[in-house]
Amino acid sequence: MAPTLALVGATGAVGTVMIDILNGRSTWPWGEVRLVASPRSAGKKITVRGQELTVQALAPEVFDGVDVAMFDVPDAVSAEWAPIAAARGAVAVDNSGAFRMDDDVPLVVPEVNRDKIAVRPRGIIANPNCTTLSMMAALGALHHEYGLRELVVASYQAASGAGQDGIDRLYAEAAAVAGKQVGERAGDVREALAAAGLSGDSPFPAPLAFNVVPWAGSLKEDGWASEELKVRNESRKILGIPDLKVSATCVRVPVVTTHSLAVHATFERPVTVAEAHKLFEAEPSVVLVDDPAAGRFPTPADVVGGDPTYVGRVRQALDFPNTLDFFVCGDNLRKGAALNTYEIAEALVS
Ligand code: 2RA
Repeated sequence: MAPTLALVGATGAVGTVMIDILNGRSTWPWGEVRLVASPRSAGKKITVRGQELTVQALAPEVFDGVDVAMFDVPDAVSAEWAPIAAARGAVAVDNSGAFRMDDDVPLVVPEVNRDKIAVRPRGIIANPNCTTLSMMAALGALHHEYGLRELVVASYQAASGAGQDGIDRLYAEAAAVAGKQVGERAGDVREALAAAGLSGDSPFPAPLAFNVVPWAGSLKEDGWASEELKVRNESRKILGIPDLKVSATCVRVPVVTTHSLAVHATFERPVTVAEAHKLFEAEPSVVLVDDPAAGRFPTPADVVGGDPTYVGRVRQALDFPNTLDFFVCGDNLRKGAALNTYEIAEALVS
């Protein structure tokens, strides 16, 4: 019998992208699909592959008979419900941060460490944070060939990483400053936002329209942001390099969807730009766009809505041996969240 798939968080921002992904798959290994959400959204109708499904309220019984349950919900909901799904016989594929760094939960990017899905003592598999994920397909391909030793990254993260509130806020701020020479000093966005009643109550700690904000997540020890530590810890775990040297600076930019990263990666063995190009071209989930003379490189505006990781600006570092610099863009709601979760689910039954 074809396996049963459940989607928990079917009506949220990532859940909605997941429905889009389910509807667009060219192959379909599943039988029944169950859509699950909070009691508030129960009863809603959503069409999946031509069939109108009714969203069910989250309860232990919804997992009975489910083979794979994908969770696109906040950490606290996953922490409570993924173990319940696993206890009822499903493999829980969780897109929250609740289990990512647990030793007995694999953290999986199928292109990089697909073999890890087989060992899941708690019946839970974790999906990485979207910032880490956006560079993993490209970095994993290089690591397998040349052995990654050190990683320095700066992120350029989209507003949608902060959920629907982040998207709404960026649009509201953009509307408040659109077409104006804002502020007494050119670029003084705060004045225009104050005039529009947008001084407080933002998911971001500073204006995002016409600005960049060097902050994502919560404050951790010694001034690090949680997002920066996630990039470090998750990269180490996914690539299987526990002592990988990593330094990350995470920055929010006024982009609606698609995270970008500037990557500076040092390898055990020498690697040329031509060799890196060849590897990227051979990786099915990576698209190489690297012709700066023709003005061709990845940007979020070109990448949004796409599944692959886009890579460009590949350069040999001038002053660092065995080191490449490159730029990656990935849709943070697709490969960065829903798509990778779905690919893990599909790998489980294929
Ligand atoms: C962000 N990476 O962009 C986070 C979302 N998981 O804020």
